[in-house]
Amino acid sequence: MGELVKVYRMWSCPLSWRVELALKIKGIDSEIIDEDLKNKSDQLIKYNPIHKKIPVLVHDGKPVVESLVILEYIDEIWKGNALLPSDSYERAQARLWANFIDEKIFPATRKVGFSRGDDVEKAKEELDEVLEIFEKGIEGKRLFEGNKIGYLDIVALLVCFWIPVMQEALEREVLTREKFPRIYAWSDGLLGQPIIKENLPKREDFLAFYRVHFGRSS
Ligand SMILES: N[C@@H](CCC(=O)N[C@@H](CS)C(=O)NCC(=O)O)C(=O)O
Repeated sequence: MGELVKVYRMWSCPLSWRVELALKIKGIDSEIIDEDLKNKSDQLIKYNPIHKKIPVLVHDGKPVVESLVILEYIDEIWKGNALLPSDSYERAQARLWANFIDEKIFPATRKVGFSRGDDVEKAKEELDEVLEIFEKGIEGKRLFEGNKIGYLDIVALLVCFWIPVMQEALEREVLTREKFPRIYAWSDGLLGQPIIKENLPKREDFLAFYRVHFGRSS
């Protein structure tokens, strides 16, 4: 029996890519519904009354919200091509760093984007600080190894793909190759994968979108 899977998303939302990529990796077809966040659909409000945010996965009529929760749900429901590590300790570590990305790195990056005047340098320092913790934290970790994309790889696209584009659009650079070689080594391996290249937005489109978003288009 075919299962109906829907994803409410926005093409430029890095949290939506997580869900779409996880479904691709699992080989699950889905209906994609693009949301306009300035005019949220009744369906989105109905399916995510708590946060009213994307992404939302709807599986057989039931909504699942919060991108990290959705990834775990997808991994539990469709067993092939496991996303989370099978070892309990490694699984705990993957969840810890995913949480760090969402709780620390994501807000610090947004702050760099939305700060003005004297606050810009302070915001950049804060982002630098959390990226340093991440760079040290991933030392010796089994991350993307050129053969299998897992849960933390998917979550880390926010660092590996979204931040480099954001900082270029903003003309505010914090994540440099020189200072963060481990993050870039991870990023180079990951972004070279066909499934990533085929399913992420094109870098130029994304860059143009964020330039307009931050008022920096020429
Ligand atoms: N913690 C949530 C965050 C979701 C989120 O912030 N989504 C943004 C788009 S990337 C959104 O829907 N924003 C609309 C709003 O805040 O009203 C997750 O991981 O799913």
